[in-house]
Amino acid sequence: MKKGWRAGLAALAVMATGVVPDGAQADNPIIQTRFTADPAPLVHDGVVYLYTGHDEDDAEGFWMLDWRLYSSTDMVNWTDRGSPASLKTFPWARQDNDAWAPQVIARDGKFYLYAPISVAGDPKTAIAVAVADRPEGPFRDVLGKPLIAARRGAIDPTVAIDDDGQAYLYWGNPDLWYVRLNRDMTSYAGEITKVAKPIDYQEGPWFYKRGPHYYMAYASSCCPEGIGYAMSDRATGPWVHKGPIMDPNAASTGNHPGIIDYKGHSYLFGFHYELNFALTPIHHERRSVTLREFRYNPDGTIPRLPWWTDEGVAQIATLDPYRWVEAETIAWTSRIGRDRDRPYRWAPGVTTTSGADGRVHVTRIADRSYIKIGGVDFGRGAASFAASVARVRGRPTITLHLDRVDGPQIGTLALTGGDGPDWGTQTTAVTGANGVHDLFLVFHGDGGGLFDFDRWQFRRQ
Ligand code: FUB
Repeated sequence: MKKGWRAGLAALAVMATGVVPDGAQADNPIIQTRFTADPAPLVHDGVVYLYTGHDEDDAEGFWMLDWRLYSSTDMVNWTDRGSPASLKTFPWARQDNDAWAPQVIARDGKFYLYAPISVAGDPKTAIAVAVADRPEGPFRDVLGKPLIAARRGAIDPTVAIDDDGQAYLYWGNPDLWYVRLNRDMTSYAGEITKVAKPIDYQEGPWFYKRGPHYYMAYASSCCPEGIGYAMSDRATGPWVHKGPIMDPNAASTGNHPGIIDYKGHSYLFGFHYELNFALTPIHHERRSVTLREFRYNPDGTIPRLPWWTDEGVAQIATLDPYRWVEAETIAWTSRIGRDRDRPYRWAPGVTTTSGADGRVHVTRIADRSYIKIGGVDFGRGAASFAASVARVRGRPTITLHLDRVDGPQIGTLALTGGDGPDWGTQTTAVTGANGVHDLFLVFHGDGGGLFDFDRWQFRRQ
């Protein structure tokens, strides 16, 4: 990243364009603190809310109990927003598995989550709906029963609202069905309709409209699954296959697209299994959400994209360190390390969790673990760093580095205080932080569980 006068020029360029010059990249997978799957991004009020499925750490086959939420305004730093819904949201559903691929849509000031679940005692899946007042939930069951009753192939709901206000819910494996939702978004009118599925369609439909075109992206071919798509000039099809977006990869089995436009850029989300294979040669359903930027062709078709690479997408806005930043805002964390022989390995790291008050914070911080925050704009210079911490054990420190985990050190915060649960702010002076840099918060101390970390903030010179 930039230094000295270059940093000044870089900062000016950011102010003028809002773009990070030579900026930070999101590394794939974009979430390292948990296994995540089935990405369902929602752009709302200038923020990308990324709803995901959640593979349990020791899952072998599918073992999914809740849904997770992350948010970003720059596509590189993702803030863990906790679990907006879980199987407990639907007490009538089977409680020990099957929180599969969700999608959330906003309408009339409310947020509607559609998700596949299983009904106790029925081998077929169903689709549930829940409502919330805010994107981060909590979502509430509205019907006390499924929206789409248990039936063959009722998984992977995808929802969009047409220009005339009509909402459509599509879903299905191995076939593709839809219904017209009523304005309340929690009931439907008319028949459940099966459409002629596009070539190679498997599951995981992602339905949306862009300009005059309707799109149906989906997990294609099997197995492994790639990503394919079809287009139509009507919300109900017919769907014309347009080709693969991404070819399958032998290192993967599943896939699941989520596509958005955000701040003038177009993005494809999916998932891969690299973190699983970093730990074991055995295939488990332990997946990790991935991200790639692309440009539509002038005729609205989508180019064929290569498999997910380590380098995901460029950062599109800098992060302001002079407001409180949630500690669980992470571009990369050392829970997953890299070395020469293997792309990934488990490393000392950090974990995110929700406290009794529902607030997410960073916990189980290990010695020599770190959090990377991409593209932080220090402007003309920072004078001090403050961290809100609790449960401080021993005398841990946070060292602050620019650009690399062992890059220039701009300050050290030596934490004091006891291991009580109340959050307290501790501060240290910093020097040498100006312009735009990746920031590394590196943690030191004896063992693991050094302290809990809620948020941090710099102050200007
Ligand atoms: O995550 C469980 C299932 O795997 C999803 O519902 C499918 O789309 C596939 O990704």
